[in-house]
Amino acid sequence: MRAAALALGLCAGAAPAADELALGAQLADAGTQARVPVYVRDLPATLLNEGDGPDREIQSFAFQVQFPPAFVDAVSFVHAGVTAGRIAFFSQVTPGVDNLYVLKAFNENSDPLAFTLGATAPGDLIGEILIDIDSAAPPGSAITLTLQAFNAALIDASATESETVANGHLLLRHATLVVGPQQVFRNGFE
Ligand SMILES: [Ca+2]
Ligand SMILES: [Ca+2]
Repeated sequence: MRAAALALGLCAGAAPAADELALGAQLADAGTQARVPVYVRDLPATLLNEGDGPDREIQSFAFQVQFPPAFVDAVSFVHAGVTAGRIAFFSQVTPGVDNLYVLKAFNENSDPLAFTLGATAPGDLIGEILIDIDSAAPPGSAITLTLQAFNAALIDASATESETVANGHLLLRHATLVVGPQQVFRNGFE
């Protein structure tokens, strides 16, 4: 019986359905502030799904993005998309020289997050990472943005259920911020 269950698991690929946390690739000039979109793609049949009801939907998220510090002056995070106009009852945004940690939790009654179940990639926008690119960054520089697997999570309202890379219910999609050509005379008056 145990062998049969194991065989069935292996036949099914043994991989549970996973939601996705994704960063969007961007091109921005040196000396400007890039806005890197962060998306959540809520796919059906995972632990948390839009429409499953109270405490069965994504109401909180955490992630840490790692980057080479050479050409990054500052990082921060702002609400956008499904979190626009929503107040997080708990919010932690911790910038480091080579990383940014974000944890946001929203009350399901006062600030419900409306995801699109089964959305096409990359999913729904949940916010933007603001990155100040150093003015000395050479055009063509690639700033890799890597989501850390160990602390990324999509969480329900009461924080009893979470989707993580470790439990197989979360897939991470990294991105690269490319530094574009500097346009010194952009306005014609500089
Ligand atoms: Ca889901
Ligand atoms: Ca919802």
